[in-house]
Amino acid sequence: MVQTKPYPTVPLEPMAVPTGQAAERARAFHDVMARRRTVRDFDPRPLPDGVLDWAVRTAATAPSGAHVQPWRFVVVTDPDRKRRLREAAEREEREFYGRRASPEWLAALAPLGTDWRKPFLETAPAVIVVFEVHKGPRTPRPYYTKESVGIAVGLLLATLHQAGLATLTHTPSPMRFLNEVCERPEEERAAYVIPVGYPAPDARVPDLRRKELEDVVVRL
Ligand code: IYR
Repeated sequence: MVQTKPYPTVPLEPMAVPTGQAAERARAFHDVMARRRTVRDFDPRPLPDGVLDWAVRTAATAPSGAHVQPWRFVVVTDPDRKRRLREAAEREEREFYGRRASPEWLAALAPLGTDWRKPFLETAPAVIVVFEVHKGPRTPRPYYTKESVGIAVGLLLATLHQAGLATLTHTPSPMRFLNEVCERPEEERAAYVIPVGYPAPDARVPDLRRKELEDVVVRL
C-alpha cells in the first residue's frame, strides 16, 4: 500500500488530560515503567488470551518514517518452533562468545553473567521476533527504519510490562537464521528476539541502578 496522494485530514481527537493532572499522570506511568526489568528466567505457564495481540497492536501504533510502518512481529508459541529457534540462536551465540566478540565486549557483558546458553527461548511461553521490513517485491522503501522499529519495540515492552508480563530484549548476532526459522522473506530483517512470559517464581535480576534525571537531562 504505497500512498501517493496527500492524505485527507480529520480533526485530531486530543487526549484532553486536565493540565493539573499532567505531571501526576506522567509520574504514574513512570512508576510503572521504573519497575520494568529485563528478565532471563521465565515461568512456562501460558499467557492470558489476547494479551499478545494487544501488545502487537500497541507496538504498531508507533510513528514511522513516511508512515511506512516497516515492522513485522512474528509471535512464536509452538514448542517445536521455539526449540528450533533456541538451537539456531545458540549456534550463533557459541560463535559470538567463543570467537566473534571482542575482549572489550565480553568484559562489558561479564557483570550481567550472560553466556551462549539461551534456555529462555524455549521456557518462555512466547517469543516475539521483530523484523524490519525493507524494500521488496511487495513492500516500499522504508525510512528511519531502525528508529521506527525501535520505537515500536519500546511500546511493545511497555505494554507487556504493564500487563504484568516480563520480557527480555535478546539480540542474537548475526540474525539471518531467523528468516528461515520464522519463514520470512529476504526483505525482512530480524532486529529483536523478545521472549515474553511470567517471571519464574525464583527469578533474580542484577541490582542495577538507573542514571538519575540530572545525569541524563540537559536543560537549555
Ligand atoms: N547477543 C548476546 C550478547 C549480548 C550483548 C549485549 I550488548 C547484551 O546487553 C547482552 C547480551 C546475548 O544475547 O547473549
